[in-house]
Order: sequence, then structure tokens, then C-alpha cells
Amino acid sequence: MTNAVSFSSVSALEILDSRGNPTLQVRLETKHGPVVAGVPSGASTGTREAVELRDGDPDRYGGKGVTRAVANVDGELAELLLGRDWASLAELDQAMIELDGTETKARLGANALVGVSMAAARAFAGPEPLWRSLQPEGVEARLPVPHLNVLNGGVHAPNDLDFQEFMIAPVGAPSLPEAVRAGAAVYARLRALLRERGEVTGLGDEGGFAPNIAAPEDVLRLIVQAITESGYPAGADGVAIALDPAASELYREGGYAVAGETLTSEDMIDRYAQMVEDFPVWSLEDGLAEGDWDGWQRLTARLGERIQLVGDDIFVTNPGIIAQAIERGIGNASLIKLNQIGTVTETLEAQRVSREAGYGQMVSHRSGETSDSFIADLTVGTGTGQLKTGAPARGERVAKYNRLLEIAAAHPGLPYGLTPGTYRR
Ligand code: 2PG
Ligand code: MG
Repeated sequence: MTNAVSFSSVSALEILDSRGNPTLQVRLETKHGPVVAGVPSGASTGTREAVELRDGDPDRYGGKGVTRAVANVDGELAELLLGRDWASLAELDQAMIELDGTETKARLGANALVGVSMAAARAFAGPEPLWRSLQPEGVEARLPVPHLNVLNGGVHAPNDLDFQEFMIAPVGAPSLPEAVRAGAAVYARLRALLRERGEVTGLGDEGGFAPNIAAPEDVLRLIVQAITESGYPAGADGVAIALDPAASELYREGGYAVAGETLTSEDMIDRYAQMVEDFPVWSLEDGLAEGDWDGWQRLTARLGERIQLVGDDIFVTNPGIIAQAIERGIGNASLIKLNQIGTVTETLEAQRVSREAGYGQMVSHRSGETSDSFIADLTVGTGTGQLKTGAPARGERVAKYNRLLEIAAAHPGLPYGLTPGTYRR
């Protein structure tokens, strides 16, 4: 990101995301040609995320239209960006933050800002691969272990399952292509097992199957069976499991609702401890709700040496919140989502704060996605070693895995796997 960049046109278009909801596509013209970005959108969002600007007009897309955010790109943001040179992405992102003027990017919309920021990152990369231009100094680039979400519940699927995501992580694979192959094999075997059991094999929002199985332990048993029947060891030397219960969504007055029971934070922690005993679960994201900081502290004290504990809704990719959580001994890894904070520069800052504290990092898609593969490059360049971007199926999910395969083929020297020191158990 060394050469100055200027733009001759800045515009956005209202397009559809993978759930059929409107989102933005941003397009910037540079003297080297156009750069484009598609904006993701979550369903199980943290309350402290940057604000997605929606029209609220019930007559269009049930209020979810983004014409105001589009108008902000075409209007105020275009006016800001055009007619001058930009020395760096950091400078451009900072100018957008100041123009917006709110803590949460609510005035112009985080969806407008993040789209411009992602497209601008591509402009700054120029002919260089995007991942390389995002690589911080002193950080080793690497191909990540894909965390493939093969079974969906919670707000991502209309089934009986309360836990949101069951991911398979080929941590023992020798290379990225072999990891993708393992993911696809286990996914296919899981489909066959569900069919044999007479379960539905319809898909949830992230491409995982959405059967009517309520108990998370029953799902874990099935996934372990799918892994071993595909010919892989279940665990560190083969395919491990990562969970995202998205516990903020389970939390009601008085406790966590899981498979018809109401559980306290302590019950939840006991339940996870047992799962870790019984199954090759290596990573747990949002095991407790975003407001349950005391519970998170106890969860970390109990399991933090044993497995990865990832903060998503609780951290919202916010460098300040992550710093507070580190201070309080909460979690040991951050989930990284561009649109939770709203610019690429602040995302890189959240990653720096995490890295310097020795926290692991998993880059993530949103449940509403486009075919944009930006996060694949972000993951490689920042060397996080982990990317979750849904099932090995559905175009908007495989766009990211396929981009990783392209990077792997073009740069055979890149290491594959978890960042050294991040695997626990
Ligand atoms: C999550 C995400 C992505 P959403 O909870 O981690 O899988 O879901 O985009 O709906 O917030
Ligand atoms: Mg999550």
C-alpha cells in the first residue's frame, strides 16, 4: 500500500445477498480500471456492532432496502473520495470515519463504509495480490485451516437445533487443497448419514444441513461418525470440530435455552467441559452471551488452557472492546468480521491488538454473503491460520474456499495450517 491512489468515479448498487436481502455493491474507478466489493450482512449480530443502514420503508424489501446507504456512497462519500490523491487506505478510512462523525457509523451506514473500504483496499493493492497488500509488517502470511460449517441451527435454520454452527476443521491436513477435499468428503458422508436416518437434508443459511436434531451432543456424534467413515482421524491429526452456539441468541431472562431446558452459565460451562471430554472439539465461539462477562471469565478459567475460546458477539471486531476483554482474561481468540467494525483499517487494528496479546484469530464471513472473496485474502495476508466461511457448498461460500485454492496454486511456498501455538488440547 505504498502508491497514492485517486478515483475517477465512486458509486454503489443495491444488489441481493445470499438470503435474498438487499445489500451494496460498491464500484470505484481508478486509472488502472474498476475495483468492486460486495457487502456482507449478519443475522445473529452483536448489539455493539457498527450500524448497518437500512431504509426502513415497509413497501420495499420489508424495510431492508439499502437505497439510503447507496445514496451515501454516490453522494457524500463520492464527494470525499473524488478529486484528490490518497496516500494510504488508513488515511482514506480515517477520512470516512470523520465524515460519518458517529461512534457506530450510523449516519452514513457501516454497510456503505465497509464496501468503499474493501473496494479501496483493492485499488491500493493495484497489480499486487490483495493478500500481500494487506500483510502487516513482521507477520507471516499463511493459508488457513478452513472451518467448514456443515450443520446449521439457531437463527440460521428453521429447525429444532438451538446451537448455530457445527464446523469441521481439517487441522491435520497436509495442505489447503487436501483440507478442502477432506471438508467436501465429510460433508458428502454427513449428507448420506442424514439420509440413512431419515432426516431432512435441506440447507441452512451457511450451506450446512439443517436436520431436526435438538441435542448438540447428538449432532457431534453424527459428525464424528461422518469424519471417521470418510477415512480421517477425528481430532488433531485429522479433522477436528469447532462450535459456534451463538449463545447471545440462546439467552433469555433467567438463562440459556438449549434443547428444551433452561441452563445457567455454570450449567453451560459444565456442558461444554463434558463435550470437550467426549468429542474432538478444539474451538468454541460465543459459548456464552455477549453480556455475560462474568460467565465468560469463568468459562475461560475453566477451559481456556484446553481449547480455543473465540469472542464474536462479545468482541464485535472492536479494538477497544477486545483490549478490555484481554484485560479481564476473557477468551483467547477473536473472531474477525469486517462489517462488525466497518473499515478494513480498523479490522487490521483489531487483529493487531489480538495478535500482540497472543490471542488467536479466526476470520469470518457473515450468514448473508455475496460472491466477494475479500476475506480469503485478508486471512492469508494476516496469517491468522483460520477462516470460517460456511459449508463446502453454495456459490457465496465456495467463492472464498476457491479463492484460497487459487492463492495456494499461485504461491506454492505459502505455509498451510493453524498459526503455530494456537492449537490447544
Ligand atoms: C456468526 C456469524 C457468521 P451472522 O455468528 O459467527 O457465521 O453469523 O453473520 O449471522 O452473525
Ligand atoms: Mg458467531
